[in-house]
Amino acid sequence: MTDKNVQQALVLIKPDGLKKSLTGNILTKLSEAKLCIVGARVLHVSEELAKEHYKQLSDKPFFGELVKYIRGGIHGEPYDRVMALVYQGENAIDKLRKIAGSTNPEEADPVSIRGAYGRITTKGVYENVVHCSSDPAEAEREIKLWFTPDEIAADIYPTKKIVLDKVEQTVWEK
Ligand code: DAT
Ligand code: MG
Repeated sequence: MTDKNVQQALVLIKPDGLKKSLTGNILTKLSEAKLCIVGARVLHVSEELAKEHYKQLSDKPFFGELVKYIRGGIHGEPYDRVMALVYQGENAIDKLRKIAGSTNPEEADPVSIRGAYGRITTKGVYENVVHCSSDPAEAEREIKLWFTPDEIAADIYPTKKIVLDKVEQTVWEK
């Protein structure tokens, strides 16, 4: 019996995807991969998180604009946020990246998400609507940046319990 190559992948619906009201279309497109969503959250992206997420690209000339874009600095309020999702399933990364399309939206398959909905700005920013992890090691690194174990509805990576003392936490008032 051959083991199934079960993988996880982080998908981000970037601020342009939210502003263009594409969330539903994107989720429908991604559902063609027949994978399982095991995590989902909407959040503002801190500068620290953006830089860490894209750290392999920190020496690129477009790094500053890339960080600004993912933080919503181009699209503004109330779209200065992203929807982060974790997908799980057999060959998840290849399946999702195929549906997402090539990095450059002008070169992407026109029926892919990036091909259909992406654009390149006059400043040269690839507004390509979605992020998708590129390999299992990157997926693990990224998922651990964007999610805590409690936010994932599956056992995807080993965890441990720790006891915290005097940790400030925001809770509902009533
Ligand atoms: P991908 O997002 O397809 O994995 P990547 O990891 O190489 O591609 O780059 C991350 C993001 O950086 C990409 O989604 C858009 C941006 N980017 C990459 N190459 C670029 C370029 N030559 N000009 C402008 N933005 C670029
Ligand atoms: Mg990448």
